[in-house]
Formats: sequence, structure tokens, C-alpha cells
Amino acid sequence: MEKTIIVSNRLPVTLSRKDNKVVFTPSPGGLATGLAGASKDMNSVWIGWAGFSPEGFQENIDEIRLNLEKQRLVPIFLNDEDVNQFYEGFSNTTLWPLFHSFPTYTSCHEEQWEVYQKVNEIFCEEVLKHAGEEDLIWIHDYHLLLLPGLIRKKLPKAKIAYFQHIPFPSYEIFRILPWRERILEGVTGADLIGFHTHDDVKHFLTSIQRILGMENKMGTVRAEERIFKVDAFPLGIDYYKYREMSMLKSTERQVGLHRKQFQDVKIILSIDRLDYTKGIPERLKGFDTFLEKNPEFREKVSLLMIVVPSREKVQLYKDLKMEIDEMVGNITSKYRTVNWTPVLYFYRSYPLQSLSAFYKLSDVALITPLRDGMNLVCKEYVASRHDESGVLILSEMAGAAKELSDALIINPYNVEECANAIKTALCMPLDEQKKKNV
Ligand code: GDG
Repeated sequence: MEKTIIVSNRLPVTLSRKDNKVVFTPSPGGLATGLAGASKDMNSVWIGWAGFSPEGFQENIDEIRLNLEKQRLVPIFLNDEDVNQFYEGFSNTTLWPLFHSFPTYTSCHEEQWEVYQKVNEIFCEEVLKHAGEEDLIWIHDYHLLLLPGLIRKKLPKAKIAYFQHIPFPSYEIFRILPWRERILEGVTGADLIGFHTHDDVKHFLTSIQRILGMENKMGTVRAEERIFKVDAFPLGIDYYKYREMSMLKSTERQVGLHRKQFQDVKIILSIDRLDYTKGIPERLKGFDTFLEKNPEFREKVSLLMIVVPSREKVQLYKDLKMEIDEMVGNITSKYRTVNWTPVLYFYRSYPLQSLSAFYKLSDVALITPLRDGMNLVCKEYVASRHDESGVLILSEMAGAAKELSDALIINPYNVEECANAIKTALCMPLDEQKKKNV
């Protein structure tokens, strides 16, 4: 029987060590959320890095494999040096900034590219242990751009799909990459290549046309003996899961407790992984300007800002964390009163039900990425408002802005526009909020 083999850099669970024991925790981020539904299919397996170096834990490996096998998960173990060059290096300091159109943050190192190729080959070997030509091999994201081509060489008739969760940049930016041909030759080994938006599709098609000379007709490309298709598949969320969770008695109890504490203070919510693409300093500037220009709102509204730790070993992320800490400190010292804190800032992750309570509690969600493939947090906010109240302020740079066009759409670089949108959101009559959210 045909299987679906999901392949991504990370498994949906991450392994780590605590008190000499191996601990399993859910992996953070949108990819794990987005694929949660697909991976429930009993006829699927998921191959990915376990987030764990086996060094010193060799005797536990069989036990770990067995434990994961029960969940249809297949771990790949990488040593610390490979992780450093492949993940922190090429994936997160070359591809991530370039694909999010931050060329000045992009660094290109030959040694990291070498390890990127090597790790894609390690993934290929693991996939070949599990896949036959009748199976569907579904590869996810920019860590594995070479994998479709590598598998195609070994299994010429395999059904391969590649989906990219982050944006694809314009040709003018993509062409910067010294290994651009090799990357595109890798991806175009797939039969179906998907992105969140039509803009990403357009950018990708231009790049393969200009760099590989591949022409397309309505997204269909003929390449030697094969045909492949490129299209937009905007990723959604499990709407009913978020809706139902927000209606649970236990969630309502949590909301009640928070409400008691906040009393009549309105809450503006933001949730993101720590990342310079998420526009966190820009959001703080917008909120600061809003409080500056509208003193009558002081003590009446707080920004509840959850930042989930991510890529903490990368210098740029360490710097960003310091910048955010400092900005929150400045806003606090400028406006805080004995009874009120303007920014309630939490640098940690929360269980899903606590997020649900935050979504339900908050009058406004303020989502301001400078660039985002889709952004699922804004969709989760709307799904969690079962009475259809609440206002979403959303950056036009998020893929989701193409779908959630009833939100207050802003340019996150425009501080005044962000500040004005906050005021509009806080003053919006309930019937207008409901009209926008149905
Ligand atoms: C990439 C692309 C694209 C957040 N904090 C906690 C937590 N989360 C969950 C949210 C949401 C997910 O993580 C974040 O998803 P996003 O889409 O907002 O962002 P990325 O992680 O950057 O995801 C993005 C996505 O892939 C999917 O294709 O939309 O553009 O960058 O589901 O709820 N979950 C828990 N605790 C937290 O503290 N449990």
C-alpha cells in the first residue's frame, strides 16, 4: 500500500538531555503546527533530525528509535559539528535571511555549503531505506532544497513533492547565492513544488527561467523527460481544534483568572518565535508611538508580548534579544505606573492551552512581520474568537495578509501607521469587529 513519507529538518518532537535522561518535547514553530493533521494518517512516516547529538548517549539510541517508531517517526542523528555548519550555518545564516529578503544579513561560506550537501545526502540515504517508487515523498522547507534531486537520481519514477514554508525571494535577490544553479537543480527534482503565495511562485518561476533556462506554461514546466508543476498552496490551521480549545471550561477558567488580574485594561497580543523577520522592535516602536500620541490610553491598555526562544546560538538572534529587552525596559520606565505595566513581556514558550487562553483574552492581535511565508498565529487568533469579537492588525508582508484581507493591514516599517491602527482597533465598535471576523 502506498505510504506518505514526510521529510523535514526537524521531527515534530525534539529530543534533549535533562539530568542524564532523554526528554521528548514538541518542536516549536509553524511547520510542526501545519503538518500536525497530515501526520495523523496511519499510513505515513515522518523522517527528520531529532534535535539531539547521540555523542555520549549511544546506548540509548535503540530505545529512542523504538520509542519514536511507535509514533511513526524516524530520527536522523547529526553530530554537533554538522549541526553547526548545516543548521546554524548554511540554513539559518545563508538561506533564511536571503529568502526573507535580508541580503545584508546573508553570509556565504563554502565549508557550510559542503556540509549542507552532506546532510542532504544523509537525509537521502534515510529516505531510501523507507521509500519505494509507489510512495509519495513529501519534503518540507529550505533545509532540504537538494533532496528532491538526490532522491530523483536514485528513484527516477518516485512521486516527490516539495513545499516551502518561507518566502521565495525575487530573482534579483536569489541570484546573489553562489550556489544558485545547484539549489534550483535540487528543488526541480520534485514533481510538485509548492509555496504559500502566488508571489513566491512567480519569483521561483522567474529564477528557474533566468538561471536554468526553464520556461513554464501556467506553472507547468517541461524538463528533459519530465514535467513538474509549481503552484501556491496557502497553508491553513486545524480551525476546529483552536475553536474548540478556546471554548473548553478549563480555558475559560484561565481567561477568567487573567481577566481578574487585568481588570478593565484592554490587551493587545503578539506571539512569535524570536526572529528579526517578525518585526518585534518595529511593533514596540509602534506601541510606544501610540502611547506617546494618545496619553488617554495609558493605564487602559497593555501589550502582552510572547517571544518564544529560537536559534539562540546565532549572534544576530542574541543581539535581537538584547535590543528587545532594552526597548521593553525603556517603554516600561517611560510610562509604567504603580497600577499598570505597558508591556507584559514573556521570553518563553507556553502550552497550547495557555496560548488559547491568551487568544481568547485579547482584544487585539498585533502581528507585524517584516517578511513571513504565511504566519499561522494570526489565523489561530481569528479561529479562537468564537464570539467573532477582536481585531487583527496584520502586516502586509505576511503571506496570510492575502487571505485575511478584512484585518487592519499595515506596513510594519511605517511606525505611524502601526500606532494609528492600534487606536482604530481599540475604538472599533463590536458589530464592526464581528463583521470583519465572520
Ligand atoms: C514557518 C514560517 C509559516 C508559538 N509559540 C508557541 C507556540 N507557537 C506556535 C504558534 C504557531 C507556530 O508556533 C508559529 O507559526 P508561524 O507561522 O507564526 O511562524 P514560524 O514558526 O516562523 O513558521 C511561517 C509556517 O512556517 C508554516 O508554514 O506560516 O511563515 O516562517 O502555530 O501557535 N506553540 C506552543 N507554545 C508556544 O509558546 N505550543
